[in-house]
Amino acid sequence: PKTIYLKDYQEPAFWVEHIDLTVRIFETHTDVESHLTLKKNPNIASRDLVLNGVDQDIIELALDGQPLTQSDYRRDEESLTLTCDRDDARFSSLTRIRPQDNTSLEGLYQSGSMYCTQCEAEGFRKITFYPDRPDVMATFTTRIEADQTRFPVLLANGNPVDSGELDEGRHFATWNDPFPKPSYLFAMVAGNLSRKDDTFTTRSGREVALRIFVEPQNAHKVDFALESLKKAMRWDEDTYGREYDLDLFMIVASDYFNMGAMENKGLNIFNSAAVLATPDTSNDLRFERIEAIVAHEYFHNWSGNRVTCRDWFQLSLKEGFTVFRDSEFTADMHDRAVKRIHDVVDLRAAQFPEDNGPMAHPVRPDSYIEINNFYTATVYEKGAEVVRMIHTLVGPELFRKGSDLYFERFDGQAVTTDDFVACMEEVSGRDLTQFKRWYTQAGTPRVTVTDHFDSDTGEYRLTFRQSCPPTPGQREKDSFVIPIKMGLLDADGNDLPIRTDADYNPDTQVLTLTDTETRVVFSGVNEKPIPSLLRDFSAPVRLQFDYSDEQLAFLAKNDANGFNRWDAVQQLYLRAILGMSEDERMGKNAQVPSALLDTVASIAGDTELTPAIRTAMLSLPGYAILKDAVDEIYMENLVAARKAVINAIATRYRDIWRSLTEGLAGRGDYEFTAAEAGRRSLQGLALWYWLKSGDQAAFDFAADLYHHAGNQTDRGNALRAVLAGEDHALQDELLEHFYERWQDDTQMVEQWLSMQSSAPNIGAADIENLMEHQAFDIKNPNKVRSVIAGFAMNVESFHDETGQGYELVADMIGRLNGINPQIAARLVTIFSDWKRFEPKRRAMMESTLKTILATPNLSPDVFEMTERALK
Ligand code: HT7
Ligand code: ZN
Repeated sequence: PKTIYLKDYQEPAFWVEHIDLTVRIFETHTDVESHLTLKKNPNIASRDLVLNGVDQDIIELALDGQPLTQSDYRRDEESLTLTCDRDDARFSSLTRIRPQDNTSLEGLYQSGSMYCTQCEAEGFRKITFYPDRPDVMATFTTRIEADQTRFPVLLANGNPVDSGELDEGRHFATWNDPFPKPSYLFAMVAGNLSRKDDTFTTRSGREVALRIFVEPQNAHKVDFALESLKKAMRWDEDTYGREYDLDLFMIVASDYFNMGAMENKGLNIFNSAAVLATPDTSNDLRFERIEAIVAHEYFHNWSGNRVTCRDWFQLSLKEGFTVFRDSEFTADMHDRAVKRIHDVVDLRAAQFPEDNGPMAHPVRPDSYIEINNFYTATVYEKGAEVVRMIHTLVGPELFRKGSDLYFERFDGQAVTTDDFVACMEEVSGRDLTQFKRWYTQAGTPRVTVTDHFDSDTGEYRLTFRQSCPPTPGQREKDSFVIPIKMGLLDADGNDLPIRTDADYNPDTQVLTLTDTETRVVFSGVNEKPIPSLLRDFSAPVRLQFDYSDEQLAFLAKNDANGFNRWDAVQQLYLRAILGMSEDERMGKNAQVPSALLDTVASIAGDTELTPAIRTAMLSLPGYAILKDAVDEIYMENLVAARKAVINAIATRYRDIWRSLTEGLAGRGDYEFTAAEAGRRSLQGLALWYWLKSGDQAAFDFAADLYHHAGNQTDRGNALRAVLAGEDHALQDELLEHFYERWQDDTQMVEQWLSMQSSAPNIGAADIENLMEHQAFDIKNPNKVRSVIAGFAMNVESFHDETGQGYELVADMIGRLNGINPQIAARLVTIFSDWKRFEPKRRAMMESTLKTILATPNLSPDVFEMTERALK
């Protein structure tokens, strides 16, 4: 496979001004006729017209009406190249494709009874011959022809301009999108879909029609997404001054989908799981996720569609910025501190390990084989953190000015992350040259902080040292610009006034580090304070300060910053689990520290804290974070230590968990509000601990809650708690009941599968049984994610000492390689921390990766990920 480098970027020799596309859907095949209006790019001397195209049978090609024969062009697996002597030309093609056999779910494919497309990143080349690269922006006219009974609804980007009947029971619809766009934003849908309508009036008074299309059995599940969409539209006007541009905005739900959703211009296509919701079938987390994804895709209309990426190395330009935007949206809609905590948990669980292993790459990568492999936590989540730091450094007003400038200056263009940063520099007058290392250097910086107090002079000194470990292809790193939001706590837990000559902004409480070592002197300090550092997680770094357990417990109780209170408890858990794990390994008697247990009791009983914050503070770090925190992973010891901490918390505070569970019972109808979701989450966690204490009354309570729950959050909490316990008869009874009741509801069946694959004590054999179940379908990514990815993330089971978990997942990767390489390649990442395990598992995981690499006909997707993992 060929590696593509950022340094080789060149504009194309020809632009496309307009494309006229006709897609004729037949029972056995689909014919695609396309006419491109081409314009020579004067900046490029070459006259090569390069058109990408794969998996298409050519019927006819023509240039300016003249048929082309094979000797007129060069063809390789991915493209066709011909010489075009004219500056203005028209290229035409008629090709044949077979969407019903397209299991890759890229290009045009069949999803249940409908046909739909997914073109990002390079799927358009599976539909027609085209310069399938994001810097080629054209207006599109799309005509779809299909059988009227089977496909009564025909959709494409933009506005409907024509429709009518054809012979033999067929009909057509023509759509025109007036906004020039890259091919990755093309979309079309043909199906028998039901539709729900609404409207949104923009702040300038334009009425926009909103439509959600779903398969008829899901018609009752769209209201929440519609409401979310309207909230997102209003928020983008209020916060960024961005109005929607077309008169129509459509969302379509598809059951077969590789990711969450896709921001195609005017026609977003969603994974059904990311759009369909009712209280009875979706839990609170799902509601929040749907609201965030609907908003994310909508926000792309400006950050991605109107202003797009010059090349795929710039992916974070649209994704990092849009994740930042959707995260702020959720913070504004719900609870800011809780949202920040959830985002940081995700970052630490997914992005930090990525940055700490063979898959590490910069936010703006330098090279790739398969761009689908770069839709990563680094490009998305770390990219969002980078934008957040710019926001922190320049402040909200200048950030808004910078984004206004960016949208105005680059509207209708394909640009780079440098262009984005340049706008922020221009409006703020701040030089962000050094800051841009966040885009080009991989790895998570470490910031080690030490302190010194001089009571004679009243000076308190903090010394910050930053370093960044080597990552693949990057041995040495230059220092980063690191904004550290901070405070100093006195003995009563109050913030001291800060006096310092350092680069500290009193309005934002942000200290900015630029050097490898920075000494900061605070004057007028009468007693040694406790520093509260990296408040709100102001930079994606690993900060280390040598707190005692008592100091962490003090911060957990007193810090004015909600995020740091949570983080102090997390450090206590982490320290306890890692310490006990090490003790176990050394054959020592492991004890749960009393500072931790006392802190847990005080949080559980602290009614000044919202239930949602209490849930976050009472939740232990997961294995992804624990594994990432040690040099060498000893699974048995980590598992034993984590279980011991849970057990101690559960048994010692059994009465607290019981009274919390009972006291937090819901009253009235389900409401998706931050307060209600918080209450349900704390009740769910309390029930889980209560059940872990082994109290029979907890099992009875859970069974009762399961049967009488009026919503899926409570029902799911009850079932998950039961699955975490030891009453196997009750587990079987409830699982059977669940399937019987909900087998016709796809979203519920997906939850049924994933609750089992992520339950404790599930083994590889159970997973094999689950894959034999009629509910499983290897061609459906949601089912694969529910069963296989769920199991692979179920650390206790996946890393079972026999290695059967590894074999099972490797076998699935081999099978998926030929069906859906994108999904197969994602599964490979599960093995990427193999080198950090103790020798036995390390050897098993390495040999599993080698087996995968030896798979015949390995796709470039899986090849790239496996090769990188093995390095
Ligand atoms: N921009 C989209 C990314 C994407 C994708 C979506 C669905 C299926 C395959 C895909 N490949 C890339 C989604 C987003 O970030 O908004
Ligand atoms: Zn996105």
